[in-house]
Amino acid sequence: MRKAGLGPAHPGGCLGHACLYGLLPAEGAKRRFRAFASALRVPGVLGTRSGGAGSPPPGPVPEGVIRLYSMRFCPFAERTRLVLKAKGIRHEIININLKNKPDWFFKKNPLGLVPVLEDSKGQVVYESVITCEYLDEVYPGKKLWPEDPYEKARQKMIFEVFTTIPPLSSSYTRKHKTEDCSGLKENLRKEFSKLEEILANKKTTFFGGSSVSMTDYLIWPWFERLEGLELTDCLDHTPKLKLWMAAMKKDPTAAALLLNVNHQRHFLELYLKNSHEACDYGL
Ligand SMILES: N[C@@H](CCC(=O)N[C@@H](CS)C(=O)NCC(=O)O)C(=O)O
Repeated sequence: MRKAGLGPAHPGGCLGHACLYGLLPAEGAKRRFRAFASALRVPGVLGTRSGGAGSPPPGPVPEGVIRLYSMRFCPFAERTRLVLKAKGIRHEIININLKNKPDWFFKKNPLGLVPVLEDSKGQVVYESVITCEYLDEVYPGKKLWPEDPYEKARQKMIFEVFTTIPPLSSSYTRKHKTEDCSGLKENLRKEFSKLEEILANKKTTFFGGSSVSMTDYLIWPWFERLEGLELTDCLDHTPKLKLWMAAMKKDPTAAALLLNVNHQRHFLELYLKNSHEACDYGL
């Protein structure tokens, strides 16, 4: 059953005007879209430039839509985008310039982090795992967490095993151009072995079973980024994890949001230099 709070769910997926990344080839269409976005006081949506310091705060969220404050290269925000897409939830996206944040963004999330969800009643939800669980509970359609409490607990325990990976990957990202990261790579290999063992014991393609579920979407963004970080050799000893990655690339939702490896690399270069242009790389 849907809970009170967010506007009505729409099976149609993201808003035509808001979720346009890579879908507007014609300049005329781009101009029309920009005019529309600015009429809505949307400072930046997926595929358009992010809202930075000094940008006007966005207007209220339209009825029947949920808004995501995001950043195009953020793996945490990608979790929420995957769930929005997998469940076909009508949404709009406002990108935030994380290297030059607008003051108003801290009113949405005092931590100043994306992702953040906001509904037409002004209700706000932040922290990626919480946003994903919230969307799964509130919106109808395919349930991404299992309904069965024990199955759900088992999936969450698998997810806990994964949670050592983002901090390792983040340290590697910051240091690999300037420091010896062989120790970090070794630690990553050990963590990947734990996930390999889980898949081997479960004897299923995905972490939740025979089809994609919440755990897969929560962990996928970090595996998707391994190639851009030149870390795929850390998977040499984990054949089942590699098969899982191949299966994820074929999942229509994950495939639709697949990151461009070159864009990821250029973004990281700029991000590590604290460039205000980092979040808008490639636009
Ligand atoms: N625990 C948070 C982490 C989110 C996070 O670290 N997001 C990054 C972008 S990938 C961010 O907003 N960084 C801005 C900053 O550090 O100031 C979550 O799961 O949502």
